[in-house]
Amino acid sequence: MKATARANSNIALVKYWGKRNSELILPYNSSISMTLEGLHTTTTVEYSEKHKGDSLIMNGTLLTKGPELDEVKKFMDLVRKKTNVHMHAKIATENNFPTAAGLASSASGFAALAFAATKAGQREMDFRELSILARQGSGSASRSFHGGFVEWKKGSREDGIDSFAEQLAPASHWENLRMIISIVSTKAKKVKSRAGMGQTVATSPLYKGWLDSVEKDLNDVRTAIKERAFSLLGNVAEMNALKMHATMITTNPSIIYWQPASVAVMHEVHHMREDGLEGYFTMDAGPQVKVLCLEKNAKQIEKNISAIEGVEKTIVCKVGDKAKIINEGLF
Ligand code: 2P0
Repeated sequence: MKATARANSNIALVKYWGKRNSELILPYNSSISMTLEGLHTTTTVEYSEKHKGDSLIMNGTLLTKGPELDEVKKFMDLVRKKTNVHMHAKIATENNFPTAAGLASSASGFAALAFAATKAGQREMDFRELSILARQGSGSASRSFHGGFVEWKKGSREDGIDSFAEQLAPASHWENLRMIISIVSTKAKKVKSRAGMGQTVATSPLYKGWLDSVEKDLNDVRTAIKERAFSLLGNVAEMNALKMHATMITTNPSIIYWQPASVAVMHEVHHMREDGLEGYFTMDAGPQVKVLCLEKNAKQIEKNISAIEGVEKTIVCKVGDKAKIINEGLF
């Protein structure tokens, strides 16, 4: 009773920000993401009578306490309910990118865990069921099963069974689109997105403005993806990220994820655009800046961003593929 899954990370073009139900993780607004090629989590789950509790090895280190272990145990209790497998599990998980620094490790993490844990429990689920399950570990994980462009529909039901992700277009739909990740800090952030989101809903006077304008952003991004309209996609995604950050900055206490190098990258993206090198930035609950561009400009944009003081590393990603069960386990 052992299985291994791999799921790619995803970056939202229209962000998920705010929960209407924090137990089931139901969002106030729908969100749309791009699955990223090459930034993934691999997770192996093994159930056995010999395991006396759930154990978690994360990036090679056995965790004996802490919030990650607690969240995973809570999630495994939910999986056990769904699979009717009542054994404990040994879990090993590895990210090939920095954890908890705004690169959505919880998205690929809970997607890979949900996939491996249900497969190991011999309860095969389709991507809709997996999306609903993984959502209850971390909202953005609901979007990390499908490849390409994905919409997590907020749903309206209290029980959350209509709040899951669907594919808008596969990766092959837009082969020359790129997302350049610029890493300006690999330190774990001080305020986790979960706390930041709650605080925003409770205290930001701008949160209403976020909700009032998000449906238009969703419509524009759906159209931009369908028509491969790059300028529309970039403009709306950049503005959507800025609106989300405006709500965070105006919470009490204020949450500012931006580092000096983050701001420098944002300015550089604007300068390049004025000079005809078209790119658009987006940012999540962390200091990294991600730049959307077309393949023909990716090398030059990456070079210009890499030259900025404080930018430690850049990674150019294509649109990624769906989550998979793989044969090579971590143990
Ligand atoms: C997103 N973020 O759409 C947004 C934009 C961060 C900023 O989803 O509380 O780790 O586990 O549901 O999914 C990150 O939040 O939060 C996130 P929980 P999650 O990608």
